[in-house]
Amino acid sequence: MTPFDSGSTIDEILATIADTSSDVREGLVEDRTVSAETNPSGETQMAADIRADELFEDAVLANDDVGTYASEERADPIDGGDGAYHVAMDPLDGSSNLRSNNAMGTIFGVYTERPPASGRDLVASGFVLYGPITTMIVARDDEVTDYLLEKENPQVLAEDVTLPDDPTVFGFGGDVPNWPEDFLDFAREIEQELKLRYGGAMIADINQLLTYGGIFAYPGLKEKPEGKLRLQFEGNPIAHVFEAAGGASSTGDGSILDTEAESLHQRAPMHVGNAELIERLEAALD
Ligand code: P6P
Repeated sequence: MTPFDSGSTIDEILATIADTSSDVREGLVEDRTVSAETNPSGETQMAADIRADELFEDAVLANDDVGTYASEERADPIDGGDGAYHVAMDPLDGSSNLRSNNAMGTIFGVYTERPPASGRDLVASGFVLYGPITTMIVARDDEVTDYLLEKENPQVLAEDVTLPDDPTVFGFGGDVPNWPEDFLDFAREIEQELKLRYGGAMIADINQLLTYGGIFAYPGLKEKPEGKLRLQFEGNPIAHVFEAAGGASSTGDGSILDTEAESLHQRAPMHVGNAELIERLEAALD
């Protein structure tokens, strides 16, 4: 039995994302140029960002049960009809790593409400990692599964993926001088206990936590208290994965999934990892 062949709409969406990601990966070789465009968050787009976004939009909206396709690369959701599911994506997260040939990823969230939606409206989420091999993590029904996307059909690598009890790595984004004092104090504690692993593309930085345990953060900054990462396309889907994997998420003040959805490209501080570390973080940011 190949994965995603139950005939359910969620399986169809997951199969579409898995299948389209192989086209995205193939295109990375050609699309390394910087485009003249910027995304709604004001970030310069790579040609690969634009191509990945167009590939996923076409593929996802071909499903009549998908009502909208929303993307970090587009100002507004693209309407596809009256489908009950709404797919929000960061089509190519970490594309600045393309020039340096570091890992990148695709992030997705399947919501039951049109974004901007609550993280509690997610019925599936996950990410594709374009690493040495291409894999896909999916969280649904409170369980996380890891798939290999290198063959004709996705293959299950691991079911019921959970964070290991003993954390070993950490990765904190943003500029250290711009970290608030309370986060800086917390970071100084953590760096005495865990090994630094930060590569500048969140998907690679958080995927390793599912193997080694630890914590990832892109905190609120002195000059940008909301931080950098987008709630609909990054914070909610990744929080959904980590909470399904027995870990925790936090904006610094409770689960990311409980953050009020105000606008499509709103940012929120993002911390995910082992629950004990997230508890310590929240105590430190009080
Ligand atoms: P910085 C990539 O652009 C991204 O959105 C995330 O994948 C990553 O965690 C973060 O930004 C890196 O930001 O400021 O460390 O370059």
